[in-house]
Amino acid sequence: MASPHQKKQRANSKKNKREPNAPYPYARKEPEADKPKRDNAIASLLQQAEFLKSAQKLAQCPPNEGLEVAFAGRSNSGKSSSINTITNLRKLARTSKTPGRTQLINFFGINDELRLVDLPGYGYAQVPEAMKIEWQANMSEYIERRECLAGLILVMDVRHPLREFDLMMLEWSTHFGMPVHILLSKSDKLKNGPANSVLLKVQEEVAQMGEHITAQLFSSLKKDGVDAAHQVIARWLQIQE
Ligand SMILES: Nc1nc2c(ncn2[C@@H]2O[C@H](COP(=O)(O)OP(=O)(O)O)[C@@H](O)[C@H]2O)c(=O)[nH]1
Ligand SMILES: [Mg+2]
Repeated sequence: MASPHQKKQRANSKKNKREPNAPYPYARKEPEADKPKRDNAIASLLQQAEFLKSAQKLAQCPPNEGLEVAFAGRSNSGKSSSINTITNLRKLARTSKTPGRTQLINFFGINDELRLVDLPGYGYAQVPEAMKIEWQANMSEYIERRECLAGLILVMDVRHPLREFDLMMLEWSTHFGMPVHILLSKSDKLKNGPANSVLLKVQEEVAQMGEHITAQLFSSLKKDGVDAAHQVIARWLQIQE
């Protein structure tokens, strides 16, 4: 039988063995250029986002200039968390465990030209009908009239995709030719297999509405899908490499 000392030696020699596929220590490091530089540019740019102002209606929005990307989603879909994750700013958009009632459009300035927008959402029975109607008027007007709006990020809980709210946003976007990128959020709540089948199903359904709608899985908890979301936002905000 091996003595404790021999066992330790064996363990050590195993530890020092090179993993079969590991690069040799003297191998040239992978060039940094392999990672898209744009990712870093967009990540550091988005991290500069600061609260700019809140608007109750279109007339109160900042001037219709430059470019902006708006985030929409039902209450509790994980929209505020997604904004915080994508900007890597933990407190930019408030997140809460209780669904918010706020119906304000919140603007975050990245620089003088670029903005992120947190659109009000609903999805709870408590929301009065009159408020829903006002919301619908505001949202469709915002998508129709806001020329600086480059694209819409639509956040949906991966466990409850394509609800009434989402279909309405997709319908207006299709109508006004607005590109939409869907984040199937809280993907950590499902195993990989089921999460991917939701993604495929959603992609199939939205493909019928037009080519302007894309989708991906996203988790603020695990920080999954951040690079993919960054690439879409960089394209919309015309951020160069
Ligand atoms: N497990 C998990 N929970 C999340 C994730 N994103 C948000 N949540 C939770 O979902 C709830 C609603 O999130 P919030 O961002 O406030 O949603 P909003 O109402 O759409 O802005 C909060 O309790 C969050 O902590 C995620 O990626 N994974
Ligand atoms: Mg929120």
